[in-house]
Amino acid sequence: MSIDIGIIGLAKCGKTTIFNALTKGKADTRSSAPHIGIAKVPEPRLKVLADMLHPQRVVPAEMSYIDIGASVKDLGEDRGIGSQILNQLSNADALINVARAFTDESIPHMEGSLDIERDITTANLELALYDTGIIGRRLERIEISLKGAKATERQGLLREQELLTKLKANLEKEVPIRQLRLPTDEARTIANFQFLTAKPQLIVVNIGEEQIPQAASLEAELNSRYAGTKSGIITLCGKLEMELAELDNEAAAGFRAEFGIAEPGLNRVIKLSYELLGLISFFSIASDEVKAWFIPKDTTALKAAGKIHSDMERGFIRAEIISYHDMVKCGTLAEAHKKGLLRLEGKSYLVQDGDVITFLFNV
Ligand SMILES: Nc1nc2c(ncn2[C@@H]2O[C@H](COP(=O)(O)OP(=O)(O)OP(=O)(O)O)[C@@H](O)[C@H]2O)c(=O)[nH]1
Ligand SMILES: [Mg+2]
Repeated sequence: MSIDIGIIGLAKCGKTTIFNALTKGKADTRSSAPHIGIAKVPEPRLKVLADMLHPQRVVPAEMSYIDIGASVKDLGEDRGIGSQILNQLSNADALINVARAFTDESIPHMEGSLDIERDITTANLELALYDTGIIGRRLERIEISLKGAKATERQGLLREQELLTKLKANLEKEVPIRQLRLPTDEARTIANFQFLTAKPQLIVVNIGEEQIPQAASLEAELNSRYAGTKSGIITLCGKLEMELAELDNEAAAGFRAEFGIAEPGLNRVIKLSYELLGLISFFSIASDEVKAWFIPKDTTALKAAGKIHSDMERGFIRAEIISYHDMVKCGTLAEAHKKGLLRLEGKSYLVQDGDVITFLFNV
């Protein structure tokens, strides 16, 4: 299972620019075509492990990004966003909502003027309208089904009707589903609808280079308004990040220092998006390979093995685990053995962020 993130926003807000920055892609920003690409997730701990263990292959975790290639205002209309991209967006695990903050007279703002908060609201209204449409159609079907329903089916239908009516009422008050903290059974009932407002959302405020000195204060100000349940906000200079993504790491770091950017913006975007998703990282070591993986918090060792290969889950025997910090302290696996820091854990062990794992399995 890969992690997919949809990039949405109004026209010309910088979606493709940010997509290119994230995926080190070369998609043409002059065309409004949709794009799908993979980002290798920056993970400093993976490099440290690689330097210690000298494996032949070092494989970072990946995330896939979908640039919808249209204004989010076209969501409801067939002509705007093709059904294939709409499907991908519905399948996405989280959304990045890009809001334009950069000024450039040669690129007219589609809404007539620059207004970050209005654009964020507009995009969210579009998502809400889209979800409301799905709910409306389902409620109509439920009405029809209820007419001929047996007593046993009635109960389930009535419960679903009540839940969907509650969601609809919230959406009409501009409360997105992601903010509702639904109990697990309700969340499960609606999972199949793939509601867009239920997805964790990271707002990326796309600033111009000249705004970089104010980036942190702007971010803090917007944070108090927009950060909340399953949502976060960040400022990023998309254009600069896209250009830096084309350079090698050393040259990029040099430019960042010049601009006073402490941490690469992209690392922050990726880190925040996986925090919003409630993901943690673990590292697998096997046959001369060290790999980084994402899993949801509270995943068992058995399921973590399954993420790597279904055979590993089926034939799971146990997992040999050391925390990242212990591994760094020991320097080598042999030393870790000697110090007794390698633990043997069973199927139900809950994998912790930073665990370095060798799975023992039998097929
Ligand atoms: N000056 C400046 N221009 C930018 C910045 N970010 C993006 N642009 C430019 O704005 C234009 C639109 O950017 P895109 O990334 O194509 O925006 P988009 O949202 O993908 O646009 P559509 O797909 O056409 O809706 C491009 O010409 C970019 O080069 C920025 O931070 N500063
Ligand atoms: Mg584009």
